[in-house]
Amino acid sequence: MNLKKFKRYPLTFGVTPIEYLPRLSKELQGNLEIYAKRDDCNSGLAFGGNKLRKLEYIIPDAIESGADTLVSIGGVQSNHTRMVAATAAKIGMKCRLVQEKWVPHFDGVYDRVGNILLTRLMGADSRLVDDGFDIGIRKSYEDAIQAVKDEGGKPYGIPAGASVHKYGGLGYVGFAEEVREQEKELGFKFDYIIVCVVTGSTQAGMIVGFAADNRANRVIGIDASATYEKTRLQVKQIVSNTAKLVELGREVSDDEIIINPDYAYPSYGVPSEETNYAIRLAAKTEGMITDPVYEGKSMQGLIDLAKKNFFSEGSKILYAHLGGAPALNGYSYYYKDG
Ligand code: 5PA
Repeated sequence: MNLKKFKRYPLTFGVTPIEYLPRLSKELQGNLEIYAKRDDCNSGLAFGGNKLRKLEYIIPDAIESGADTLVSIGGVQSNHTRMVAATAAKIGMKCRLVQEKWVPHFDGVYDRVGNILLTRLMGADSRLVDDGFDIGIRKSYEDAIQAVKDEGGKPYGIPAGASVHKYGGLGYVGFAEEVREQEKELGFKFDYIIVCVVTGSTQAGMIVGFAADNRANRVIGIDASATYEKTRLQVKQIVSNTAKLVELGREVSDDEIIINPDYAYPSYGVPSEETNYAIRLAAKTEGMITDPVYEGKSMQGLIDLAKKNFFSEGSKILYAHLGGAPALNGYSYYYKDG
């Protein structure tokens, strides 16, 4: 496997810490060891998160293209568009964003706080549109690219979640390589990796990365899209493309792609009672903040799978914390009493 041949523009602090979570482990049956890899603390750029690992491999291409404007898309409280806005500010480009109504959540300040507040603060031109949730390439996104051209700019398009981009999967191949190195220092290997999946390139990159030592099927994706079939198909395509790019040397088979659809209810962007229980538990036991859209759902999946004895006794589990906490501000009513 060869990741080194790709250019990487540093946007993160480097290797992210792996932290043992003893009080959370004790809450979950007491026979598992839960660790978190803190990609939520990976950068000084606007609170960081998973998109920066992906963007590190995309930005060299954007710079080489001669672009002057990064164009991207997400929901109103998108973490991804926050990260694109931060990156544009950092590298001195303009940023044009489409923010769609992906979430049936109604809160008076939803479009003024959290991610979108930070996005605007960093100078991005963020346009709200009425279209609903979809992880694919949208007309609104293509229109935004055209609009930048019409205005005389040079756009560089980054699709939703930086996923359906030729280099979108590389960042999380790097995550797997990093974990392998950290495992050497820790003196053990993780039995499972838990990761939230929506647009797919985070899990897809991990699958390719861990396929190198034949444990791709230990990466348990917890779907938060509530459009499981589409997400699974997108993961599969990104896996196949990324495996070729890094010269994995073999195809990744369908049964190496594990995605659990059970925790995405009631819908994308809306937490269930169980999601909120998970968010509160991680916060109260470890001071670790997860959000109602993504990480709260993967935490919910981890808790429920532990309860159902999905993991064998004594398993060491790595929870990939991908960021996302700023969105909490758009959901304040849920947590007014803690
Ligand atoms: C997101 C995505 P993937 O989209 O790569 O599957 O990652 C899921 C994910 N955790 C997990 C956090 C904190 C995330 O932000 N966010 C999107 C966004 O617009 O923010 C792409 C959907």
